Amino acid sequence: MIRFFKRQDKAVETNNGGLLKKLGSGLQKTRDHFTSRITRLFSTDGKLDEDFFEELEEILITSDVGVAATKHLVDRLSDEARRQGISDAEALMNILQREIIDILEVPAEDLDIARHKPFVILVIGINGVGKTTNIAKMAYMWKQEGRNPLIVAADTFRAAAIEQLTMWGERINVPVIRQKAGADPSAVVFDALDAAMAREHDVVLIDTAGRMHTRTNLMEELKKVNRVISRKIPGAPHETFLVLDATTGQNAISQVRLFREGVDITGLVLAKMDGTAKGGIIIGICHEFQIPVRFIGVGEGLEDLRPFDAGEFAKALFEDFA
Ligand SMILES: Nc1nc2c(ncn2[C@@H]2O[C@H](COP(=O)(O)OP(=O)(O)O)[C@@H](O)[C@H]2O)c(=O)[nH]1
Ligand SMILES: [Mg+2]
Repeated sequence: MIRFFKRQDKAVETNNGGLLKKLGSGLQKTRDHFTSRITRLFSTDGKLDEDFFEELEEILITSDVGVAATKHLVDRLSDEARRQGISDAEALMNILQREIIDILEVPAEDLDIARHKPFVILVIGINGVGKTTNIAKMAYMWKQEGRNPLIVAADTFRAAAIEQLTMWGERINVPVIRQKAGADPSAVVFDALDAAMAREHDVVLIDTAGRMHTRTNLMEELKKVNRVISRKIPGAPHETFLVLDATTGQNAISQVRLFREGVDITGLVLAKMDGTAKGGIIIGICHEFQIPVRFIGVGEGLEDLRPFDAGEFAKALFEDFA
């Protein structure tokens, strides 16, 4: 199994109960819908007949797991049941959990920001998904670990967006590189990377605009920002995170497709997992795109960001921490 975030594992060790509880409560809505129905289905002493698999399919689909991943899971389960001669539902529950973890564990290198200095992360996504908030959470997390982050306000489209980022920066005591609203995002990024190198920042988080009514312009703008970054620092950006709002369900899938046309997405941040009963979306996304989920957002506060760990996530999903 590939583990992400060794540093974070330490945090889990020292405060295991607390953080897992938090993750568990962040996933409460998903659990109420998905897990409780699954548990009920799997604990009935009914046979593993067509009805059983039909109901399983329905639960998965209505949890936003998506058609392809649902089909994959149902097929795997009925195959395993046949192969192992399993006839009662309860015995299949572990297999379902394992199959879900299998899907969620997209192979990827550790996200180790010490690999480059500065480690440059471009953060993209449509308006309102949670880019700015989750940039603040990431910067806060790294700051807590003794790193020296820099935030870049390259969403120059609205003055309010720059203000919002500046306020977060003040709150967590992380510098924010900004220019006036309407400035060229590439120019902001250009200056910011100079500053990052001069002041020896470890990690640079670049916030970008996400207005969708000018889709082509947005992609062109992102491509230009990318060019500026890689010209300034060869090999950068080291990560491009697409932020998705988990509450938008299947729409999140279309957003991955859309942004993939313009940029090379290396990781996903799934925000607002606390606000949806359809957390199954994460399964569908991993199955379809094979892009690793790096973080999940489970609230609006600074601490409400969890490095994504498939095993831990499945545990929080299937076990009751109440
Ligand atoms: N409940 C919840 N709200 C979130 C989360 N992440 C962001 N938000 C909220 O979503 C709204 C939009 O976030 P923002 O960061 O401004 O999105 P942006 O337009 O992509 O930069 C704000 O009200 C945030 O507080 C999350 O993980 N959970
Ligand atoms: Mg924003």
